[in-house]
Amino acid sequence: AGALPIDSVLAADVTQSQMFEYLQEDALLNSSLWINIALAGLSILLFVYMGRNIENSRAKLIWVATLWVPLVSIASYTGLASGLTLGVLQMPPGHALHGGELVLADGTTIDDGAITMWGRYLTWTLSTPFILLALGLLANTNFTKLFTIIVADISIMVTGLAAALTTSSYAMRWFWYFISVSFFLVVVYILLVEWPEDAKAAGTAEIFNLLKLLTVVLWFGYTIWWALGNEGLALIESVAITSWGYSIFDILAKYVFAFLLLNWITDNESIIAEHTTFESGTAAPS
Ligand code: RET
Repeated sequence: AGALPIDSVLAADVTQSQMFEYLQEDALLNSSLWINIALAGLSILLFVYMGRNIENSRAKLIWVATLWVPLVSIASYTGLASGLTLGVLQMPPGHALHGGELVLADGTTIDDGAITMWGRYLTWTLSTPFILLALGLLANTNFTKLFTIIVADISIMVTGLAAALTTSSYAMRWFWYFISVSFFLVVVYILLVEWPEDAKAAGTAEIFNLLKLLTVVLWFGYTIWWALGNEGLALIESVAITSWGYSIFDILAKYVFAFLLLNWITDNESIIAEHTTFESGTAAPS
């Protein structure tokens, strides 16, 4: 009685300090977070520098969207590394970790306990739309397709968060997962079918197709990894290994992706300018 609602979501009564200490004890897990804080920091500096001479309004918008990927990432990983955005859930019957015990650094044991890094799903909600905005601008797509893919993308992450946080029923976890995958297929359709056509017309097909492939393959990677990891089938029971998987996907899907995109934009701004139909800043007097 009188408990905050969050207690019933994050079932086990674990404090932020206990989560922080858990990370200090597990060097493999902690390093999966700090590597990304370091790389996101370096990426931010590099990307600011790379974009310093961009003039065209669409190229500039691609640059800003791309820059926000590591900016969100550094916040995301700081949330995890500080113990703020991860917690312990008690898994329902049917889940591989049901019947087990999670032991924290201070010896506290939690029946059916599983660590959940829910902050990841939360911040993917914020970072992945920037990836798609950048790709859509590169393809010079229309507003309708851009809106559709971004809404579908946000829906993937929010329902993925729901899959991770559901503890009432094992079947309901997978039902959320199924909903999330359905939204993912909308994203895949636009990336593989709609945008390549747009990119062709915009003269950006070559770089678009490379980044499209990178994105689709890696995004399927996240999807499969969730199913295999400690929150899904728990074929990979280790939180540290599960976390490292996401961290490696993040390095490729965020920093490597963003570098390839910015590198191309700065070398080919004239191609972007040729097809740009909007301007930034104040309108010129006519
Ligand atoms: C979840 C589980 C539920 C089903 C699906 C998922 C897909 C996640 C994806 C994440 C991409 C993240 C990126 C982050 C970079 O900032 C939520 C794992 C479909 C596609 C690119």
